[in-house]
Amino acid sequence: MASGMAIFRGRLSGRSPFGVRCMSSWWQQVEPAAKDPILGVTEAFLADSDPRKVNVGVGAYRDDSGKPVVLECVREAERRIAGKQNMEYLPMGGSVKMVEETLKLAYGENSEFIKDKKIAAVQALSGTGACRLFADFQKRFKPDSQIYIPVPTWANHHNIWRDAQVPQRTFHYYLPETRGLDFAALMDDVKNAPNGSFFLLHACAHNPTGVDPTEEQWKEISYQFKAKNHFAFFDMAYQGFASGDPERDARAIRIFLEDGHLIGCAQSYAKNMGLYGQRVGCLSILCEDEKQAVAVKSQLQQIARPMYSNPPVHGALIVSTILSDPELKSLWLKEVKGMADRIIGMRTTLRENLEKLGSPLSWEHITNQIGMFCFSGLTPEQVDRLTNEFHIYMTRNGRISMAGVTTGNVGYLANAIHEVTKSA
Ligand code: CBA
Repeated sequence: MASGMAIFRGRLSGRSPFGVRCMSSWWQQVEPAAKDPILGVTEAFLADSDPRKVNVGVGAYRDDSGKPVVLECVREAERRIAGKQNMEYLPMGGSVKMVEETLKLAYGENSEFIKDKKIAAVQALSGTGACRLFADFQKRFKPDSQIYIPVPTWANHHNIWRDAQVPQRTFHYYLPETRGLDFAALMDDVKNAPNGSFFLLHACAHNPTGVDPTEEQWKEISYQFKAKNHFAFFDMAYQGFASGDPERDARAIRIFLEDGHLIGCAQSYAKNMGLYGQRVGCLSILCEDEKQAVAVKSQLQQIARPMYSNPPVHGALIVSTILSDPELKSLWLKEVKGMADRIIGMRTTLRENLEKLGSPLSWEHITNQIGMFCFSGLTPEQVDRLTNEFHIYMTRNGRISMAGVTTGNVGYLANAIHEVTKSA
């Protein structure tokens, strides 16, 4: 018995029983993961104690004094629901009321597709969760398919489809020389992709470039998609942030609907309702008929069930309270416009500041681009200098979150950009 125990101890640690020197773990070889290119910027910003520091990394709206904003419509909705909400589970597909209201924003208030119940839709864990649910659905029901992703795109798109094990292809989108859309190359890629390919499209306010196709260009893209029988999956994380009007920002989707496409769509309330941490969003897939929509929805729920079972309730209740009340909805629309307008104003001020400093470079693109981001054209080395010398934090691809630019920091930011670019 005693010698058996000694052998057992020996195997365990080579020294004392159950402790002091531990057995090596199976995860001992695990290396630290690479920092997330966007959320890692926030971590670095928070660790910096310099009072001049500026965070224009993550796309999170700030008011003109740099503070996070809770919309007044959200505050009012919270007052209305306070104390009345139970804490029961939502169904696997989430809040039916929230989903219904959300579909109206993407497909139109009086959409025949909604009336005819042709849309399979579930509440999702914000825009990221909606994309991921779709990617898993794509893998499950079209296992040999690929996804075409624009260059560049939101970095997390690559992670999402990678983790869903869907192979990725890319298509041309941005032309650095013009700081605009590479429309000809985009169309070529659409034409050259195998018939029936899946494409990821940013519905509006493209991240990170701030460059969207014009209405005419969307029509051509839609036409070509029809000719090639491609499937369009729209990621609409910024509805309202491009023009200030959610209805106008849904134009690309509406063009595809008018042309008879069956589409997929990811929606998020992180930005346009400021519900970042509430994780409220929606995934929808337009189907041929109600029967198909019921089947697709049941499959989406089946994917959700072993992942998170059902989505969180509070944010969904805030959204449905706002959107189902005409007064609160119009307050929301006013507030979305207010956020978009502040950003547009900051674009003008940043550009003017750079021009006043005598920058030899053109900064026209700052005001031409739309949405939350400015794709500045700064190189990774210039971004590193901004961070190291000026405590300005942004992603290394030169993306500036205009939502973090304020009257108080715009001069400092312009000056720093001028300093790192004047000899370029
Ligand atoms: N799609 C796109 C195109 C996005 O830019 C973002 C957010 C999302 C997901 C989906 P959520 O899951 O919160 O609804 O958003 N992108 C960021 O604003 C940031 O929130 C960004 O700074 O790029 C992020 O998660 O990276």
